[in-house]
Amino acid sequence: MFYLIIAALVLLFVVIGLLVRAQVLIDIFTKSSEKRGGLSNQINGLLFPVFFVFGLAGFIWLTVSSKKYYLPDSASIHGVRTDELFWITMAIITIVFIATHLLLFFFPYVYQFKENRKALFYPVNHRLEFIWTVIPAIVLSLLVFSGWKVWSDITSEAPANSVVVEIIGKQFNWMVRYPGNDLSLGKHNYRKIDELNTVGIDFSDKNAFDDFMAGEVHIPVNKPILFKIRARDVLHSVFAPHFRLKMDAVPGMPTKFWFTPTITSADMKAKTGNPDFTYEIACTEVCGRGHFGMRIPLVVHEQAEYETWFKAQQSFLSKNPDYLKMVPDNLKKLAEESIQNNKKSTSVASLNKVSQSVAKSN
Ligand SMILES: [Cu+2]
Repeated sequence: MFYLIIAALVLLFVVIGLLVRAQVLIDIFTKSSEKRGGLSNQINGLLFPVFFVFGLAGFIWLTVSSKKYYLPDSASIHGVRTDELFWITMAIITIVFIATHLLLFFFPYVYQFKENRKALFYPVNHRLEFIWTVIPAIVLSLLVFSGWKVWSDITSEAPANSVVVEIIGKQFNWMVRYPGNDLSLGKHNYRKIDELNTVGIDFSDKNAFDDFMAGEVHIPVNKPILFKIRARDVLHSVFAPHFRLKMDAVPGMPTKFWFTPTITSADMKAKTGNPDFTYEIACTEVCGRGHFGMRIPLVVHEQAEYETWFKAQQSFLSKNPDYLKMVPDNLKKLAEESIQNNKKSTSVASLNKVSQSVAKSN
């Protein structure tokens, strides 16, 4: 049906075009040179506002009908400012877009060829030029300045109490490392990468002993979160659209992004009315054949919930005690202690979980 309408419209235009051409040919034989092309000028002149009205209607329809694809409210503090800036810019350029197109499409109609009317030769008007240079200059400077202000706040130094999560991209998935109970990530070294130690944790650093890997990103709500980002092979890009967060993962050049999530996953499920809603980090840098599937779920918890999850995580070393041989001799004892502590806390955490679920079921 849709294609039929398009075909009919195209045919209609072809017919109008042919009629106009026929009229022009008739004019050539019957009229003097100044009077030729009257009808074709009128039709062309009229088509301009017609195109404008159809174009504007299409523009409005598209904007309104794609509303369902817009992102939900930003789930981070800085994201609200990003959105504000976006919509202010959008409003200004929409006004300018409509105003300039109004002039562009109505002038050919209003000032079309008329017998007895002569074009005015109007070479220059300095005041007019001044106005249309200065006003856009001021508006654009304000936009650029406020954008720069927001960006420099977003990329400012992360607060010292931030929850640190390391996100590492590789073809084709995200790997996530947490610093463990000491809250500081151990060093990493690409030479240490192997089948299991996929991010190259360097066990000659004692801070690495309690580091753990996670299959999902878990973070607490209303706390500053610092993503330390790197890539193992090619360019990737960390993209968490619900938090208005995007930062490239570059091999050999660590990057970072800090933000404060404001809406828990549970609240977002209620807000969107979608019980299956999940936050996610996707890759937004075409990084190869499996790029489309490069994503990892992200969960925003209440603080207590987050701590429970955090405590239940098994450190890499306690999961893979073989790696103790990578630990230098003078730190072996410390590493073994760290494994024991981790075993204790995870077993307590899992016991708590069991008792919680028992309490719930009662
Ligand atoms: Cu990627």
